[in-house]
Amino acid sequence: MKKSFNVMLSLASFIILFFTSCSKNEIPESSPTDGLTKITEGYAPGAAAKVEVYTSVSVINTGYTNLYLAIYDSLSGNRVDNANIQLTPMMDMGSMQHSSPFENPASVNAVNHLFPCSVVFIMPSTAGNWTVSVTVLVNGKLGTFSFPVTVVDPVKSTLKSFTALNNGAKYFVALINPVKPHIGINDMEIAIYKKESMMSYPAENGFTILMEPEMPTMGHGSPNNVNPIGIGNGHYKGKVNFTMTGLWQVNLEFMMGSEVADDTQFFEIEF
Ligand SMILES: [Cu+2]
Repeated sequence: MKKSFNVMLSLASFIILFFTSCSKNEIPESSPTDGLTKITEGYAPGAAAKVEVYTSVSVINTGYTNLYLAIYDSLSGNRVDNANIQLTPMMDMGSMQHSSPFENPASVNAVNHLFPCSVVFIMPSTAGNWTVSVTVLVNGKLGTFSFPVTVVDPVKSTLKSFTALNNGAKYFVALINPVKPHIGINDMEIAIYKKESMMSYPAENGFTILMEPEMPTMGHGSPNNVNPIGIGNGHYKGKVNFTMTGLWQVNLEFMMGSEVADDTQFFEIEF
C-alpha cells in the first residue's frame, strides 16, 4: 500500500515536472520579430539606445524595402515603445553621394514593439555603398546608429523611373504588391516619388494611373482590373487580375491632370 502510494506520488510529480518543463521549452512566447530577419544591430550613442534592424526578406533588392526597428534602453535592456525616429539613406558612389526615397515610422508609438519604416533603394550596391542612418530621440536624448546595406538587383525589376513629358521631372515608381502573386484578383500597390534633388525624393500624390495587364507571349489581357488610385504618402492601390500563371506585363500610364506624364513603363510579374 505504502509502496504503491510512493509510486503514485513519484508518478504524479513526474507528470507535473514533465508538463511544466514542456510548457517552458516547447511553447515559446511568440515574439514580435517572428518571421523577420535581423540584418544588424548597434548603439545610438547619446540616446542610450540599442537599435535592432529587421526586414521581411532574406535579400534586400533594389526597390521598396520594409524595415522594422526594435529599440532598447541600452542600460536597462528594456524595450523602448515610444521614440521619434528619422531615417537617412545615403549612397556613396565615389565621385558623388545621393539619398533615396524613404518613409519614417508613421507614429512615435511602436506597433507591437516595432517601428515599421521603409527605404526605396534606387540602385544596387555594385554602383556604390549604401548606408542607412537611424536617428532616434528617446526621452529627450538624441543619438544615431548607422549601418551598411547590401542591395542587389532582382531578376524582375520592382523599381522603374521616368522623366515626365509634362514637367520634365524625374519620378521613381516602386512596386509594393503583389509580393506573392496568384491566379485571380491580386492587390496591386505602387509608390511614386519625385526626384527633387540628389538629397530629396518626396512622395508624389498627383498622378492618375491607368493600368493594363497583358501576357506578352500569348497576346491577351484580363478583365476586372482596378486602376491604382492615390491613398496618400505617394502610395496608389488597385487590383490586378492574373487569369493564369506565366509572365505578365503590367502596363502603366501616368497622367497628371489631362496631360500624359509617361506611358512607357511596366512591371514584369512571373509566377
Ligand atoms: Cu547611386
